[in-house]
Amino acid sequence: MTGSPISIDLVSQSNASASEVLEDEYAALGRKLERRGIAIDAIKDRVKDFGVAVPSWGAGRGGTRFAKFPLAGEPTNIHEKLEDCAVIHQLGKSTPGVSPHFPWDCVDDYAGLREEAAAYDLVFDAVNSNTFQDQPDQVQTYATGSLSSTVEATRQQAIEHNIDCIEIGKKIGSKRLTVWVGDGTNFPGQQDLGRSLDRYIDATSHVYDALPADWTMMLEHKMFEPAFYSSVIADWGSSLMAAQELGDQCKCLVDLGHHAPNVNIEQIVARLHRAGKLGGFHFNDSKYGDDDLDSGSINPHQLFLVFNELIEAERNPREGFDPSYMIDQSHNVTDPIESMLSSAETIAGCFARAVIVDREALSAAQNDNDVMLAFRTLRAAYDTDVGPILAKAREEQGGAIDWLGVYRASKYRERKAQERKAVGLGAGIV
Ligand code: AOS
Ligand code: ZN
Ligand code: ZN
Repeated sequence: MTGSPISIDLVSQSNASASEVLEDEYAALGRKLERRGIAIDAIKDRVKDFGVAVPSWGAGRGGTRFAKFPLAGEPTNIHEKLEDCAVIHQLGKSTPGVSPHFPWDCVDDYAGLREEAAAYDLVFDAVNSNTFQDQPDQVQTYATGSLSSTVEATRQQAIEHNIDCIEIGKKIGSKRLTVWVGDGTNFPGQQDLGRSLDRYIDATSHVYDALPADWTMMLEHKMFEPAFYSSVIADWGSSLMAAQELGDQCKCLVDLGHHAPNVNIEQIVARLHRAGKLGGFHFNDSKYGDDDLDSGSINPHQLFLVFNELIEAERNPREGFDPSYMIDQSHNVTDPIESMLSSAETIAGCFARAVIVDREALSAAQNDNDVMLAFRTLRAAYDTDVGPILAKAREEQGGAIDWLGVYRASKYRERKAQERKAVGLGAGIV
């Protein structure tokens, strides 16, 4: 095993040929920002400290309920997924964390898995439980619900699985558990809408009781799918209610794709922060529903506005404000490594643009009700091409200025296509 799956020489050669142009562009942007009273190196340092975790499941090709089109050389187990995540972090330098999903990523030796990740310069971020699918050896079915099931033995099984995830998480160095359930109904009248939430909160409280003192549990809401009439934790209101009842270590996780079209997600972010319950994010993009398209590929402005709220929140922190950032995308038609490198760059770019918002000017314009000046203050930051800052941050940390060029020149995927088992056809996990 090597800490650098891509040849270091290849990265340095590519950087050597790209660095002159980058210096020039960085200097020009630096002068421009200086005229606005912003020191470019300070922004670059913030970008260097910024990290977004990648999902282990995102390393494989995603699919829909219609089909999955496998990619030659895609990973077939957590070890191969880690290797791909190492490529993403080696070239992009902004994705040090990997978020695993159980039982998909189950192994016999978790201490060994942690070491394996560390050798790649990776750590494990939030562990995700899975009570939205039945597993071959499972006694109770989740067909009609898990933590909110009407069947006590099913709720108990879901509780135990979540506690198992916490136990695994302790071994791999995680400090967060993300709980997303597909529980809900497909027909009006199928279940009592109030009692199902009561059962969910009661069952989830037993998981909460098993949390170590320094852990956070994050509840992920989703409007619909797999349930198409009602979902138990459908929105941030239900999520907030549950998190408030469960206790201080329970917070809400916002997956950008889990809302009705046109919902003002940045306002949800501000509201959750106000309640001290903003726990984390699953970044992705969508046009219609939970499309799980690449972050910022459809609506980068929304992503920027979310980060704008996060920077505001950072300036006005509530107790325990430490949101976790994660990508949650399904890469159906691209090489997942390329998609996650591209997404991580887009996410870090929105973060950087939010950092350069002139906060004093913005708040003065807001207080004066100078609508156009407030809007143009935000827009000035959004319109800034922060590409040179991101590239320079990568270069200084040993990543690749031109990550796509280096990745393709490395022929990594072609090599893996020779080494790895082929993945079968079939409907994919979304
Ligand atoms: C499902 O829609 C959610 O986004 C969850 O985060 C889920 O655990 C993940 O997408 C893996 O399927
Ligand atoms: Zn998600
Ligand atoms: Zn989702």
